[in-house]
Amino acid sequence: MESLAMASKTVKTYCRFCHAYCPMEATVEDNRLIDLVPDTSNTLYGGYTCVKGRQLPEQLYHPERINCSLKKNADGSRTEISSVQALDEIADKLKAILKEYGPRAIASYNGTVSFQNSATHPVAKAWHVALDSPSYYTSITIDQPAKVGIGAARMGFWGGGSHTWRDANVALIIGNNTLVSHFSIPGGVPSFSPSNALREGKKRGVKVICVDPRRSELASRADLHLQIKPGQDAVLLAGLISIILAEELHDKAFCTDHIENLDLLEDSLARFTPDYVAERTELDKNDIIAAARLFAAGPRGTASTGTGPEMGPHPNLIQHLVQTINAICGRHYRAGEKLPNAGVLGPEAPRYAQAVPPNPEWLQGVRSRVSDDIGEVTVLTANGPIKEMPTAVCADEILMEGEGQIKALICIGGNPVLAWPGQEKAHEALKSLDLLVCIDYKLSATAEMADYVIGSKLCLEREDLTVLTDIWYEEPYSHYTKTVVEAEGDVIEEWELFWELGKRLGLNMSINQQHPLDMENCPTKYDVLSKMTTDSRVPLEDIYSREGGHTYDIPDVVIQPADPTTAGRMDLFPEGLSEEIESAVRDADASLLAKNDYPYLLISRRMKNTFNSTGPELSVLAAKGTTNPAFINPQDLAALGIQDGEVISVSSARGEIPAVAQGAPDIKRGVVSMSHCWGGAPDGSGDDKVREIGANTNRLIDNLDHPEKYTGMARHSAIAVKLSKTVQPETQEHV
Ligand SMILES: Nc1nc2c(c(=O)[nH]1)N[C@H]1C(S)=C(S)[C@@H](COP(=O)(O)OP(=O)(O)OC[C@H]3O[C@@H](n4cnc5c(=O)[nH]c(N)nc54)[C@H](O)[C@@H]3O)O[C@H]1N2
Ligand SMILES: Nc1nc2c(c(=O)[nH]1)N[C@H]1C(S)=C(S)[C@@H](COP(=O)(O)OP(=O)(O)OC[C@H]3O[C@@H](n4cnc5c(=O)[nH]c(N)nc54)[C@H](O)[C@@H]3O)O[C@H]1N2
Ligand code: SF4
Ligand SMILES: [Mo]
Repeated sequence: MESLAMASKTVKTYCRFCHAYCPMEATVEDNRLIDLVPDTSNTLYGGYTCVKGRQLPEQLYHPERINCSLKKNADGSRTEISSVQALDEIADKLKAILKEYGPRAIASYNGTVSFQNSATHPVAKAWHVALDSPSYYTSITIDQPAKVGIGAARMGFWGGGSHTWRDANVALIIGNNTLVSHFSIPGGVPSFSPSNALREGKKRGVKVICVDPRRSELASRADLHLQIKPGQDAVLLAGLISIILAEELHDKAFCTDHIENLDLLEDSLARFTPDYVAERTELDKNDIIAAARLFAAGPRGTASTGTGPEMGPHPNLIQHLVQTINAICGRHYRAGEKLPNAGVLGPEAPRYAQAVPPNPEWLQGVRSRVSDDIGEVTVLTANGPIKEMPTAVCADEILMEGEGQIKALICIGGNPVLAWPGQEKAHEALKSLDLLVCIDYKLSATAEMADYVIGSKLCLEREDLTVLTDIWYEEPYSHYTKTVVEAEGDVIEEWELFWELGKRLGLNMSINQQHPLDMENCPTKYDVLSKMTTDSRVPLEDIYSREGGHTYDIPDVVIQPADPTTAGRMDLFPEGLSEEIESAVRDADASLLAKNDYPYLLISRRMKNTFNSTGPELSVLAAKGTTNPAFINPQDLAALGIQDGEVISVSSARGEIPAVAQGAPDIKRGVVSMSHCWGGAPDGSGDDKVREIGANTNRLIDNLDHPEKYTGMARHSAIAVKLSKTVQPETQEHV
């Protein structure tokens, strides 16, 4: 008995199923995970975990997990090979492509899960820089690119940062549902143990205004819920700003000192009267006025967005207006105030109470071949501004012949067949590649198509550091987790794939173009992380040597007075804004008069039991549902003669999918709410399995229907659809 007890150990770690990084305690015996529980000693998270994270043990030991590399044969079958052989063969193919077509022909797409490995992106970027290939794509550019780059490039931003949740009296939260998604930026409900954070905030008296066509988990706890018509957030924000300016509720001194072109903006928004806005948004005029007054009363707290508006029409304009409402109300830290958290992993850097002016060069990188208006997007990361090509048009870059055409795609923890806008084109594009490589732990819809699949390590098999979340915390918190169990299969990490290919291609790779990697012997994860965090406010070895997550007692960052030699102004009326406002008005007016061919609006949402396409393969999560229902208001169902649970057809001007109808009183009438990344390939072959695999909403859109300027962001949400009873026979008894 004693020897058994000695072989077992309990260690602290954190979950990386999603980006909330909940701390956990793992018990391991003879390199086998035997228990995984929340780390209740962690004060920041208070023992919080969710149902997905609790399935990590099943994921780790899943019988269908890919534990080797797979090579596709000419007849479509797959042969198991070693990762070394796979990497050798992939490198040979890349060399040939490089020689024939040049570096731009080699692309990588780094999906959502690639962000969960803390070393992926700096190494991936180092690989692209060394290869001289701009074709670096990530899921950020089909997520919220306006929020993380475009907005700041056009308007500028405040050097001292914006008020966070902890310091807020009010939060205006637009299309963001942190209680399910565990995702927000500081200012919204924090991602870490969100229900607790919301409860504590409300106890402190924070007033929450939630804008969502659905009475979401957050909306039902909000002080004011504006159940908006999908796609009308720009109109609402324009209205709120107009009311605040007309009633002179804004921070006039801040506006005088730090912003410009307020008068131009005010004139251009004059038409957004409360009556006009109420009609277009289908909201009560008094609620709109109440929201404007409640937000403006503050005195502290910000407006923020999630994917709801960013997936819909006019995301660049919406982002501009969100930043504007924060700026005119002066929701920024001033000289002498303390920043709640300036990050632990970045260098010590003074923060100034001044505006950083617009950065037009952030909008001017490599152009896409689809349109000169679309090109590299600058994303503001913990490591500074990083340029990425826009994923929304990656399929076009693969299909469009000519110089620069993408011939090889390396897909890291992503699932483009299900995730990219315009599923048919994405599928066509992936099929046409000379080389498709995936690193994944399961045979995803995309991995099914790949020439090579490399089995990946899973989170408990690797070290990691909370780099992604470093500046999202509201206190100087960090967590370095060691490996919990050693991987037993022939599996590698995502960043190792880039390093291994880099070595074989003879590249010299450098982290942040400053810190060269040893290209002879593969560096350790710690080596890579230390090159990413040189000069960190807390030395990496301190974080490494500590068990579990920790809030560091480091000197406060106090905002410094402005430096008159560098202080700029935020521009409230940048080039192109006037046209964007016109276009939003045209859309809003047209939608009011819309003919009724497609009378419903389909919107996106996250589901509790899956993380994009990860989850349905795990038994406990599957038991909670194996489809992405079409959530519809029961009154609409009754009007359409559709039964709860019936398979229906959802069609747009671009395509048709089956869906399981589910009555949901939380959905606004006239709206259908469905999650993305479900279903199979776009050829309709999986349609009769909609109850088992769901359906893919990206079949209902064409990525080039309304590409957003700069990012090419497609409209994935607020899509006009019709709902009809399906004629196809049901193949399954439904339960
Ligand atoms: N459980 C779970 N968590 C996840 C994910 C997941 O799949 N499952 N995905 C992760 C990813 S990739 C991301 S980017 C984040 C996203 O995190 P969030 O942005 O918080 O995503 P959602 O939970 O979908 O919340 C978006 C809300 O916008 C609303 N909405 C839809 N259309 C509109 C509109 O036109 N206007 C307004 N105002 N609201 C609208 C929806 O009803 C929904 O409540 O979540 C992450 N977390
Ligand atoms: N219509 C519509 N489309 C959307 C959205 C929407 O709201 N509506 N949302 C968009 C957004 S915000 C995003 S972020 C994208 C998501 O797009 P993607 O990131 O492309 O999709 P995911 O399903 O998250 O892909 C994750 C893949 O990683 C694999 N995986 C899981 N764990 C591991 C691991 O540890 N290592 C490795 N290597 N692989 C692993 C999974 O099996 C899966 O194949 O979709 C976008 N598409
Ligand atoms: S919220 Fe759930 S999935 Fe995300 S890190 Fe925490 S336990 Fe894991
Ligand atoms: Mo996302």
